Amino acid sequence: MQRRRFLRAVGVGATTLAAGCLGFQPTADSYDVGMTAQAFRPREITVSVGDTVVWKNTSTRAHSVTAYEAALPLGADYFATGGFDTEQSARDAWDDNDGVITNGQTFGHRFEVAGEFPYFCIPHETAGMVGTVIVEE
Ligand SMILES: [Cu+2]
Repeated sequence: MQRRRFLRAVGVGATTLAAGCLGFQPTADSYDVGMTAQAFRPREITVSVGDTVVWKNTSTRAHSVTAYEAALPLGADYFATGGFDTEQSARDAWDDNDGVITNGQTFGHRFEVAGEFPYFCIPHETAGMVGTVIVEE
């Protein structure tokens, strides 16, 4: 609980500052969305256009951050750990252990278009490991 409050208050702002002023470098201490065994925390996050959201695998299990392609706002870039261009290629590659984010690793994506960006974790999608990034103008 303590950690979540800290992230809400400081995490996004600190990331935005780094992205705008210093050249963005994800570090172990700076992230916006963590991962438990079967969930993204927080499940929903609101940022502004131009912000970079950083996910960190704060669990010991292997996860992915994979956008629901069909749900992306018009003109938005696709995003997924592993750098895939489509949801299908990300799903297909998972069987080869591609696109995995392991314990302690981070993944960042800069959001250039406003709207809602639902995403999921490939191995835990059926367990309800999904999240949404809300990007405001
Ligand atoms: Cu997962």
